[in-house]
Amino acid sequence: MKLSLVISTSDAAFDALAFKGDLENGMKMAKNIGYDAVEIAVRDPKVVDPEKINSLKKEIGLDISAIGTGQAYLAEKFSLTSEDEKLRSGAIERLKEHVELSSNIGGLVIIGLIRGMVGSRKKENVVDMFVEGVREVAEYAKRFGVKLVIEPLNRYESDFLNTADETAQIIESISMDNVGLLLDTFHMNIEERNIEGSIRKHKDILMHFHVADSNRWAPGYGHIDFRSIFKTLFEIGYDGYISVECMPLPGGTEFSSKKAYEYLSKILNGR
Ligand SMILES: [Mn+2]
Repeated sequence: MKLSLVISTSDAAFDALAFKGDLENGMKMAKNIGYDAVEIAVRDPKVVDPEKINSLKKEIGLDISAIGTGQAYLAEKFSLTSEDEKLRSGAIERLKEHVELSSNIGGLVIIGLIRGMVGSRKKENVVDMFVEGVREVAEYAKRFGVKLVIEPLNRYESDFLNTADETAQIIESISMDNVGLLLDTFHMNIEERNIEGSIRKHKDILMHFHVADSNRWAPGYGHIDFRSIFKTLFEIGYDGYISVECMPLPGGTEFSSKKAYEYLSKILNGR
């Protein structure tokens, strides 16, 4: 299992140079700490230059573990379940662009907030819309050998796909081998009856793993039992990334990223 760090980048639409600057600084910081890869959020792949990212990857010596897509929802309201047909087809088109970016620079494409919200609608209808949208993107992704991962989010951040079971059921109904599950210890701590049990139950579709402690601080600063969780990941033969996605606490981005790395690598090395 390799360690990855989610790094923050500014909105590329308004400031492509800042994005590149943030990316370069974030990648260098991650590399200096010891991480194997970074995970990046890309609102609009059209304004990102994959060749520049590839040259940074090569120069710094880091991989891209995953590409987050939630900014397209937060900033532009694109969602796979939008009632507005333009926003719904826009989300599908946008995710296809994320797929193309991924085929250039590597990394799984994350389906998180871009799922949208059920709101006052009938949940089954929204889920059907979601499944249809993901399937279209996944079929496109298959041609590029790109994988999509769907992330259960806790009830305070989304009103559907909150648990591993609910999300796994949808992944099974989509039934494509390039669509898998992304589990996140912060969300699991809120929603799962038993974190290790859920990991074990869904081991066959688990493709990516986010870690933050119970308070979303760096692992080691809350009360999640990472020793037990990592033991379970070892036992199921998980070979994907463990990607640190926490608030910059304690002590800011660099300090918390370093503390997270030290804490997690100690556990991974069995000390
Ligand atoms: Mn996450």
